[in-house]
Amino acid sequence: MNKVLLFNPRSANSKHRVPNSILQVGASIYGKYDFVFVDGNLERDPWAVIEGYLRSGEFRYFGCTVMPGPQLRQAIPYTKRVREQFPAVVNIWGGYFASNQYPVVMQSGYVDFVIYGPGDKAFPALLQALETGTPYEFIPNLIWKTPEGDAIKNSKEDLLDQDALPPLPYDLLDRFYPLQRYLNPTFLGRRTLAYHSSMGCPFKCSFCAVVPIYEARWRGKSAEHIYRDVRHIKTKWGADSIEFHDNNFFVSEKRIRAFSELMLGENMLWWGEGRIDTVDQFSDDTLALMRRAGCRMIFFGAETGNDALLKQMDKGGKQTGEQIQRFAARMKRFDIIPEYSFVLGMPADTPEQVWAQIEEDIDFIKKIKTINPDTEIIIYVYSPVPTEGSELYQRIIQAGFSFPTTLDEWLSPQWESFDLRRNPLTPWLTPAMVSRIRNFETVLNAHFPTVSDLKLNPFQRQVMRTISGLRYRLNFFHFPYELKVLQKFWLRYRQPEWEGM
Ligand code: B12
Repeated sequence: MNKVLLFNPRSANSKHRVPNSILQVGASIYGKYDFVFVDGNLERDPWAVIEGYLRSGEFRYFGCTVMPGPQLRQAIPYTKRVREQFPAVVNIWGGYFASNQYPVVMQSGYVDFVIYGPGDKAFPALLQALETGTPYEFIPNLIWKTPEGDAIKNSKEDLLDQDALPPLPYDLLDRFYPLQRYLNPTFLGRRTLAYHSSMGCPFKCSFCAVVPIYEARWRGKSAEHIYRDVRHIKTKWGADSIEFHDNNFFVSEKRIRAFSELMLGENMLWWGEGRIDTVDQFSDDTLALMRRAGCRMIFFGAETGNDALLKQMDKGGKQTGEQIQRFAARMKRFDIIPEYSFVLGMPADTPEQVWAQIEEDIDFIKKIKTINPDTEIIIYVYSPVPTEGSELYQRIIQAGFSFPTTLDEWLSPQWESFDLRRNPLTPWLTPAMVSRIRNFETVLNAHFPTVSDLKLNPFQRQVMRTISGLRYRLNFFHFPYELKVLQKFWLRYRQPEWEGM
């Protein structure tokens, strides 16, 4: 039987996390195929390891998970090299970049198949077809190429019952990379586990990369199932806290209640991502229970305080600026820190309107900080994703935006920054606008050092706060060099673009 190599290209430059994508893909073929994990985050020279395996001649499949940004730096050249040096090996990509940007991926000439969306059934089905020489042309969630070179995207499969999926092979991963290496300090604890408990999201926000793949579908593991995995990793490897990496962990109040009840005696802190309008519907009793069960912070896409723009972003039509403010106060009552992310630099008809919106968003963020100073603010510059069919996407295409047309172009520094949501490459934003947003962020972070700035002592916090006070009050953000110098020496601000979340 031919073997499979599952590769997780290097992503963040610091904290390491359980590579859940290849772990779950591995689960889908566990017991059916021999496979190995190679984690680019934990190898000094991942290519040497990959080459070593492939040279044995036992491997026929190179499976690579690919999200946009830094992972491309290994995914693209390594896959190319596999094709050049080991032409008999079949290259299969999956993950968010592969799924959303499949035309350019398939055109590259060195990726043979893309699994878009969940690979739990599609991947073993593809391997079986290739091993037995039977047709793969009808496997749901598969993208393949005709002999003429046209990429064909098959139908989407319904989301599977997540509890019925095979167990995640943590013990096997541990044989390749001791699991403790994946449990790292965060503000939640000393050994934080990254866990993923659901697929998709029930909403259709027009700026979000999850939408083209899941189209408002969501399915989650049961509370009991999550709890069982968490207990296993706690008892076997000593995890003391959890980051839930779901797109939307808090979809179901019932599931969250059940999970919180199970967690009551565990003394573990946890964090997850949710929606303001959904969690605002949770009862006071549930929020209090979550806090007792260890929930310390929730990440929310606040996006903007402007109701018309929220509507254009398709935030489900329910979230409003008024609610975002009220909810920040509500979270304070329950002592759960809201982590609000904002998307600045959305397109508008004229440059004046783009400027006005940026200033309105800055004022709104300051208002939130007055209501609940503990609120953590994450600022993104809008980076389009191909949510075809949405009004927003039409608008940006009309404004002259287009994605790269080759994979190599995605490797250019500008496009990497684009993925990191720092340099948007969007025609309606001028460098002065981007600077205004970034400088505001610098001043804001200095004025409100947050709980996750683990490295700051109280004296340093006070100094940063005082020095940035005047700038903050007067909205004077130009050239904040003094703050940057201090930051360089004292702080390593948690940069979600680099650290993840
Ligand atoms: C964990 C995570 C990270 C980790 C990476 C950990 C690692 N792998 O080493 C970190 C924190 C480093 C990270 C970084 C970034 N991330 Co990230 N990340 C995620 C997150 C939250 C979870 C990914 C995950 O583990 N999912 C769990 C697995 C089980 O699901 P899955 O990946 O979809 O895998 C299934 C299928 O896709 C498929 N599949 C996946 N891979 C493969 C491979 C093969 C061979 C096959 C057959 C199938 C297959 O099968 C799997 C099982 O069904 C996702 C959002 C999400 N909830 O998925 C965002 C997400 C993928 N990230 C995203 C982005 C943009 C980034 C960044 C580039 C920017 C940013 N600000 O976040 C940075 C890059 C920074 C850097 N320095 O690397 C976006 C992608 C958006 C897009 N345009 O496509 C997402 C969707 C978040 C979002 N909603 O915007 N990220």
